[in-house]
Amino acid sequence: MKEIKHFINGECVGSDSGKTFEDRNPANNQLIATVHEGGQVEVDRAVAAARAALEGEWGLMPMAKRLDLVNKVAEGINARFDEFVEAECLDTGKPRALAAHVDIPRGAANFSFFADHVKNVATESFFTETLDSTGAINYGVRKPRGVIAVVSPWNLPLLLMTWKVGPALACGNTVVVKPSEETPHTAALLGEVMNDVGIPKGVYNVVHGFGPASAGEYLTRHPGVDGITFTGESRTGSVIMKAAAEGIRPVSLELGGKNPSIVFADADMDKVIEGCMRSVFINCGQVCFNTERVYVERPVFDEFLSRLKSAVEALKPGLWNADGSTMGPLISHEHRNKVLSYYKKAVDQGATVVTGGGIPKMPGDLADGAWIEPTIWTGLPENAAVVREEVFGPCCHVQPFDHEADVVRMANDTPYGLGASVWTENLSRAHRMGQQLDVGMLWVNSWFLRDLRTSFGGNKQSGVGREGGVHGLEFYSELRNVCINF
Ligand code: NAD
Ligand code: 6OD
Repeated sequence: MKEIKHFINGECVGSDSGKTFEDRNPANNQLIATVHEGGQVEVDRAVAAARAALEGEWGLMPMAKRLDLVNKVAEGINARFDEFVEAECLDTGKPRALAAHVDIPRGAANFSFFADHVKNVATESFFTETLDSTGAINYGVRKPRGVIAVVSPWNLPLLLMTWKVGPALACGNTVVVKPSEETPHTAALLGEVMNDVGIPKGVYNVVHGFGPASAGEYLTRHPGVDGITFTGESRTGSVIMKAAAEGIRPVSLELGGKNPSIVFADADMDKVIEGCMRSVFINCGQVCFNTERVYVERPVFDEFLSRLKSAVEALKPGLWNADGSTMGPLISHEHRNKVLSYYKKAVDQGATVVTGGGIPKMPGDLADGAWIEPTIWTGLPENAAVVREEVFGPCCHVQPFDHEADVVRMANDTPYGLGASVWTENLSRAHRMGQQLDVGMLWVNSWFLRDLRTSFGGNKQSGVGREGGVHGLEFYSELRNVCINF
């Protein structure tokens, strides 16, 4: 049986307590690894190693050499591409095509992009007039924030973890990562890559475990941590924000969503169906900005629904490496129970189930997996549970609308504000939506089209702060003003 250990100070180490937990493949519930569970001892060691690296070789390293090493991490991931793909697919059950086109290449790009990016970011400079007329000059200097705690989720494990580790290292910080207990594999593999390419010991550390009363809580409460970057549920974000208040540590929070897609009657319906199939069902509906509410202008409502239904019924659930499989399972049985409870609430509250609503019949040992049917509902009021609350499964409610102002009101009537997509060929309307929808990211005639130079984050309960491009530097570095009096 494979054993996954912590990665502390450049070495794979087991837990002092001897405590372990199971890593199971959600496609068939088979045990794939035993994982060491970290406690206070391992977190203390990882934070101490990160501090020593910051004050030692890494902190003293010239920027050019540091960024060259960060770039080499990207090369190192790409050199072991198939291994990363397989590890991600076994942990999550997602189809190979998804891991090979999104998770792993983006995981690598998160290092190469930020290694190039930070070189080109200017700081401000002002000439200041003084009373004696000699003048002074002010200029900004960016310094690493210090030891960064990275707490990440299971839905896009390598991508979302490196989205934080890449800029953190490029800015000169050191990190302690607490990956999701569901998906420990790729964070462990990345430790091997760090050693292979020559990242100094202690720069990248990983402690496995759970959240409360485990590695996640010990790490986020640790006084040796200078900043916490977290992706996960809004409820967890609130707990982490409280932990960060002790010691006044800054947080960057990427949290949940209840994202709308708005389809106007003038949209190109082929593009709409292709786009909504991705935005609702990709990764079995487990992407933070997945669409869970679709609003369709009444003249095209019936056409949209019947075409979306046909496309959904053509999805092929199957093992990650099976030919033609286009859909994986949910991450776990526990998560499936949560999603099924929402499927039940939808029916109890009067939904029409257009398709799905249950558990599919899967062959052989796949019957033991966390499979679920992709589901579409109509007919619910806007206050129904599946229209208000984040389900994080392959499902959406489809609602007709008549007026632009009505759909903007419904789209914004949520405690979340992460992402939205709008489908229209009317340019003026697209710009109006850009002004009116209360979200951090709006896609027009697309979804999840990413440019890493742009800001990424959510409004309201969907997050605090922005990462991406220069915006991430506000979290991963401290800006110092130097004032020189002539
Ligand atoms: P989660 O909040 O349950 O867990 C995320 C991580 O936090 C895990 O590593 C977990 O072990 C850890 N954790 C849990 N409780 C903790 C605590 N008290 N202290 C410290 N650490 C703790 O989230 P999840 O179920 O892994 O991920 C799904 C959620 O993440 C969804 O709500 C989704 O919308 C959100 N998400 C948001 C984004 C974004 O960019 N906004 C991206 C991906 C996922
Ligand atoms: O693409 C990204 O950079 C990113 N952070 C994606 C987040 C997806 C959420 O599940």
